[in-house]
Amino acid sequence: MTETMKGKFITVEGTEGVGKSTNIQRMTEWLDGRGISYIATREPGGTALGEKVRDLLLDKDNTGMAASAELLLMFAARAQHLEEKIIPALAAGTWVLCDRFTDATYAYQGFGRGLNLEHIARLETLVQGDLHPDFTLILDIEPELGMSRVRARGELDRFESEALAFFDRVRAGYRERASTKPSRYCLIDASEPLAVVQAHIVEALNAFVGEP
Ligand code: Z5A
Repeated sequence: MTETMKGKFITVEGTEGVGKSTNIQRMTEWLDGRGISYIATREPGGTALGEKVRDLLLDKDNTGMAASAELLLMFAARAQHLEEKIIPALAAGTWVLCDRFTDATYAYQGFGRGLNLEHIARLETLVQGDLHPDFTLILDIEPELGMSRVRARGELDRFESEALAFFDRVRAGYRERASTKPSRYCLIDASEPLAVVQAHIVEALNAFVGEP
């Protein structure tokens, strides 16, 4: 985060069916309760152009998409998202609550697809400069349990159609990132009942703003 940014940048991550959407709803209630002005957004997506890129990325008919093409599309959508939405909001003092960001790229394209992490880091610097989330919540779950929740929801997209071994690698990637920088990340067991998960999330947010 650069000196000129005034809003806080919070991201939420995890493998499929971990409950990001459900818990982001609870996080917006927490923000509302504190009278904090914020925008809630998502990746890939968040802008008109980014949502078109998202459609390409999730379309399960795009079976032959090269991993490097997938990586570049993620960062293309992110570049637009940063310029059009995230940076202006933060500069205006508005908090940004984002469903996935660059940690997902390390986890899915890096650990999941096996792309070179240094190449990802270079793209990260190119697109983001020194802007990084202030706080990242990682919802952690056994991929098998997460996928059973997703399957109950209906048709699977291109990522959700991956084998469990892929999600095991993605999960390991998230856990590794969380362990390297505990000050920025909070890892929460998302296999617990929703009320328990949400109590942990509120605790983590309170700690982030320095409240008991
Ligand atoms: N991707 C990538 O590869 N690289 C990148 O850089 C980025 C993304 C940014 C789209 O993301 C895809 O993009 C994603 C990774 C890739 N892969 N996929 N698919 P997405 O975030 O839009 O997609 P998603 O992960 O599938 O998110 P989702 O559909 O929004 O699911 P969710 O938010 O994690 O889950 P949910 O809808 O809140 O909950 C699922 C169900 O579980 C629902 O019925 C809930 O009521 C239930 N639930 C939630 N919590 C609980 C608990 N605690 N107990 C019981 N049941 C629960």
